[in-house]
Amino acid sequence: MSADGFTTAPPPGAAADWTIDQGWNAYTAEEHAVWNTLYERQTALLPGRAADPFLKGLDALDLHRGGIPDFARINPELQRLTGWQVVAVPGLVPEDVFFEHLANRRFPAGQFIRRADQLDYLQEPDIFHDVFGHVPMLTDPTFADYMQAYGQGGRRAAELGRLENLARLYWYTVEFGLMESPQGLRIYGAGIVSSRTESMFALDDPSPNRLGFDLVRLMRTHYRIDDFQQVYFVIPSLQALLDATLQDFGPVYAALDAAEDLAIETVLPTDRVFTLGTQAYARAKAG
Ligand code: HBI
Ligand code: FE
Repeated sequence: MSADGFTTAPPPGAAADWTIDQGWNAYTAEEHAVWNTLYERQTALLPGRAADPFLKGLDALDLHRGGIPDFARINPELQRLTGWQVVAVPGLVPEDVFFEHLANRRFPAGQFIRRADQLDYLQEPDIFHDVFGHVPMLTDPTFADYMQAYGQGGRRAAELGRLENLARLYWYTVEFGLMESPQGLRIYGAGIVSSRTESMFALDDPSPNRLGFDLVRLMRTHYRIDDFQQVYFVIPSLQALLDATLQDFGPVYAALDAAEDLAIETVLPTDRVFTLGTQAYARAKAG
């Protein structure tokens, strides 16, 4: 146990809660240029694809101004809007540290940025994935409440041995979530909006299933971290997502005890199917 009661001691130079100084002045011109390349590519692509709250968040935090954002500059506005702030961390932090930050409206963002030769994929979330992908949605009050509720749920999930199920909830909403809009499906998941290829794939490609959000069903569903998603879950609204998370999870965990996990490619007869992916369609035709 570390001083703060976290299970894992932080790396050298980081505080007990794994935070470090962002060191904004130390970013090089090359690092700012990588951010600008990624930013310009994504903002050219996302209108008509990203959900309105995401696009509004880019404006609210004035992320158009160019260069890697200085947390000291964007935090006052973010805190005014929803009480959230971004804190710098060296990279992925242990689950209990992560939940503790979210439960206190602190989003831990990787301090480093990918190299110019890693534009299209990297293993660990960098500052572009975290700040461009996750932070704009935190300017939306409903989503901001959801992320805090998720963090608060994390501690209980850990006690109940349900971390994998909760990680699926994060994966299929915060990272790869789609939502309905009057103009059609829109993206709010950070893992999609921060990826050029997946921003196109998630809405346009015929191969993945796109299914209606159902909390227990989603928490039964495996996911893969190394490729495009084979299933996306669609929420009717951010309010519906928040409502699903504010309920008592006791019955949710009881339902998970009584049900088997589901393979990624599964389509249930009870699923609301927005699009049946080509693999599933071929299986259905084969009978
Ligand atoms: N740490 N910095 C950081 N960012 C994440 O998104 C993150 C993490 N640790 C754990 C984690 N995500 C996932 O396991 C979530 O499902 C909790
Ligand atoms: Fe992420």
